[in-house]
Amino acid sequence: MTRLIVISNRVSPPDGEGKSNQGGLAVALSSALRETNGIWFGWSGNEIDEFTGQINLSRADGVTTATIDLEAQDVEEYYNGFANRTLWPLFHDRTDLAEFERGFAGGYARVNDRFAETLLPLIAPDDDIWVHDYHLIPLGRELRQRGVRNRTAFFLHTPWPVLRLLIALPSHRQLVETLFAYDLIGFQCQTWLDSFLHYVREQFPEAVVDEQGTIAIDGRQVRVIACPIGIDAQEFKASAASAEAEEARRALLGTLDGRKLIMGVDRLDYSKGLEQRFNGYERLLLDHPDYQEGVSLLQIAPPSREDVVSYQDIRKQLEALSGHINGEFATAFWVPLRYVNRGYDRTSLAGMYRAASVGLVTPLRDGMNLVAKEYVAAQDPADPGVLVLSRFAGAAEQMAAALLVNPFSPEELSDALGQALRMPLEERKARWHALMESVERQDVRWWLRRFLDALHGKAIEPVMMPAASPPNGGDRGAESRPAPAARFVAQND
Ligand code: ADQ
Repeated sequence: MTRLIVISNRVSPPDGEGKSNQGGLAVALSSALRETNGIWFGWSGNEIDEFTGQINLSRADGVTTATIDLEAQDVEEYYNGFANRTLWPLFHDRTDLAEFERGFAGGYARVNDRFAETLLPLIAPDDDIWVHDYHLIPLGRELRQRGVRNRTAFFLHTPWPVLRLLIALPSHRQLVETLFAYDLIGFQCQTWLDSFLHYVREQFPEAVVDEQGTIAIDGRQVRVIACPIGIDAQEFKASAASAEAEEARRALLGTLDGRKLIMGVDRLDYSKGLEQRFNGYERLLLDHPDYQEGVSLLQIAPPSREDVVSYQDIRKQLEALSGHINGEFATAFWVPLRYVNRGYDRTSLAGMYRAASVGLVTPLRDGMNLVAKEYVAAQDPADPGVLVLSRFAGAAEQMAAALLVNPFSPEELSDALGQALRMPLEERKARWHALMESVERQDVRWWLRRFLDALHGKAIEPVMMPAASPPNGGDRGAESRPAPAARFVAQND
């Protein structure tokens, strides 16, 4: 098998103490790296006074990692700057939050150049090179300019924005042009792929895009695919049924006094729609007082990117909003909303998902969203909960059997919550079976195989779109009226 070199902003190797805290992506990449005796290259997370290009090699659980330290200015301009204050908001439709500073763009170019320069001596002629995410878009071109002829691919974990938003970036054409250095570009879903192709057709009229999804430009052929990332469904399912998860489930249920639990789990990020989610929940309690004292919302949201002001702002807003909702509705015996700013180990999380009657996953924009898939994988087949999912998450393309909602509308959220809370067991089971089928079939190993097959020029099946109407002919959340009634490491950070 061809040796694989994975490059991402941060590396997430096995810790050598079992893999329970590694997410599915890290597990799948680690296993491919182990099998091919490959290397995972990235930033160590450390800052040094002056960049040296020194590589720190280490090996854990059969996986070799190679990391470099960056200067404080690199971190400020590349990571906190261009990656997280320019591209991240722009790629999540938040042009209002995107900051366009030449210093950021310069730092981004410099760090990509440093990555390329340092990585170069590690590359052997037959290696497959796989670059991940928006931090490293120009890396492929940097490598090509240094003579690298290897098969080289890029996978974008975030959405690809629509043309009219992307052109707000002063250097949009130059940035996209660098992508043509790759042999393969993967997107999370068809919608992001379509946006990308629309941009290419409009901005590069000389490009020829064929029906198989190959772009011919500048004498190069670039294959583009939709390749939805999955989770390690078997492992997550087993972990949700373990004694440790059961303990977490019982402990959580024990605090609820028989009330139904609605649960959300997200990195604290404005793209996750937490403010709108809280507003939707408030609307449920206002419009349907019968649910007061009958439900509880648990929102787990560990802080991320705390050096970026917009993240400090969203944290303050959510603190105020959760205080407002609890102030408005709480009684001496009931707290309507538990807002928790910390992470949990994956097994406890699996148990908690299983305790929840409703998984509330309502990002305003999300490349995929793995929490939606984890929630489904964690359910008890005999009594599964209901997934309420944003139409604007990449996951919605594969998960049409969820209650799909517009997260900007408090009424739709409230309606969907009501529908989920009163859904009969038969309909819950039918929807869950349809969801679980795709979560299990299109898991993280399927994703990895599909991507590497495409890189090797093999034909790949289209991602099967589940039937548009949910099982049982059930109605959609948006359209129905409710009856009264340890340790966390963000992988792609
Ligand atoms: P993220 O934006 O980080 O990833 P997501 O897909 O939701 O989003 O993955 C988050 C992961 O972190 C999940 O595995 C989840 O269980 C875990 N997690 C979140 N909160 C946690 C907590 N409090 N404790 C423990 N674990 C927690 C980016 C893109 C996504 C895309 C992924 C993978 O933004 O759209 O799905 O990459 O490609």
